[in-house]
Amino acid sequence: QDLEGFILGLPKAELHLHIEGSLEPEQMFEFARRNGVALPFASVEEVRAAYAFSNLQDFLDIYYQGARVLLTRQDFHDLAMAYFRRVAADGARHAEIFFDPQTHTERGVPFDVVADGLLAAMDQAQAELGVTSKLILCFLRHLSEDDAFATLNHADPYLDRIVGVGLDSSEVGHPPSKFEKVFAAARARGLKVVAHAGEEGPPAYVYEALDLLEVDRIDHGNRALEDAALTQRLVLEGMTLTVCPLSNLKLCVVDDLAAHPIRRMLQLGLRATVNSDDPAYFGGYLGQNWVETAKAVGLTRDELVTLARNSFTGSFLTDDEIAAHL
Ligand code: ES4
Ligand code: ZN
Repeated sequence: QDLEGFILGLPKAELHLHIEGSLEPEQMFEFARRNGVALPFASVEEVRAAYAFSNLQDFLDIYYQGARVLLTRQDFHDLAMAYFRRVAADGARHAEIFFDPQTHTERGVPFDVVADGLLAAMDQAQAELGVTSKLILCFLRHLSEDDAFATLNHADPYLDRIVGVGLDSSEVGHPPSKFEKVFAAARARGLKVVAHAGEEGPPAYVYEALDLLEVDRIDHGNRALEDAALTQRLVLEGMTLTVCPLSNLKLCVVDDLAAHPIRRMLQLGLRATVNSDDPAYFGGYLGQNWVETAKAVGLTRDELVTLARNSFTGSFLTDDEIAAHL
C-alpha cells in the first residue's frame, strides 16, 4: 500500500486546529460579499500571495484581518462544516477545535452567535460524517487577564459544551504566568486546559505552562527540545504535544520540513501528535501535514501508527468514546 493510502486509512484525531484558520480565501470572498464587508484584496490569488510569513506575528496580522468577514451564526456554521468535510476526507474521526471568541466579541459579534454556529456544525458533522468533536475556547494572550476573565464569564452558559480553554496569539512577551488566575478559575469549573508554548517562546514558557497553568497538553512545544531536563519531564509525565509541521515551516519555526523534529520527538519518547493549526493559511489540512512530514523526515509505518494512537490517547475523549472510534 502506498504511503498516502496508509495514512489516510489510519483512524486519527486532530488536536490542534484554529477554526478561524480554516477560512479559505474563496470563503473569505463569499462571506465578505454576503455580509457587505470590504476586503483589502481584489482576488483569491492576491490573498494567497499575501500568505508569505516570516514569523508568527506576520501571520496573526493577516489572520485577524481575515476573521473580519465572519459575522453571522451561518458564517460560523458554514466555516466549521467546510472544515469537518475536509478533515473527514483525510480519515479523521475526531477533532478538538479552538475558537478565539475575543476576535469576534471585540468587533461586536456576540459570543452566542459564534458558539451557536460552531456547536450546530459540530452536531451536524457527527450526524452526517461520523466525525466527533470537542470545542476549546482560546484566550488571546496579547490581551489582558481581565479580558480573559470576561470571556470565561461569557462562556458560562456553554460550559457543558466546551471541553476546555487554551492560550494562543502572540507568544513572546505574553508568558503563561500572565494568565495563572484565569486558568485556575477554568480548572475550578472542571475545564481541561491547554496552552501554546514553545512555538516561538523559550523553554521557560513551557515550564510555566506546566507549573503555573497545570496544562493537560502543550500546543507546539518545539522549543522544549532545547532543554534536556524539560524534555525528560515531558516524557515522564506522558505529556501530549500537539505539533504542527506545515505551520512550523510557514512561520519559520523550522527552515525545512526535512529538519522538522517530529521524528526525534517520537524517538525521545515524547507523546507527539501531528496537526494542521491554520490549514487555510499554512498550505494543508491534516492529511497533507501527515503525508508531507512522513515523506520529508522518513516516518516509518510503526511511527505513523504511534502518531495515530497518540492522537486518541492525547485527546479529551473518554475511554469509551475512544473505543467507539477504533
Ligand atoms: C496560531 Cl500558529 C498560532 N500560534 C499562536 N496563536 C495562533 N492563533 C492561530 N494560530
Ligand atoms: Zn495554534
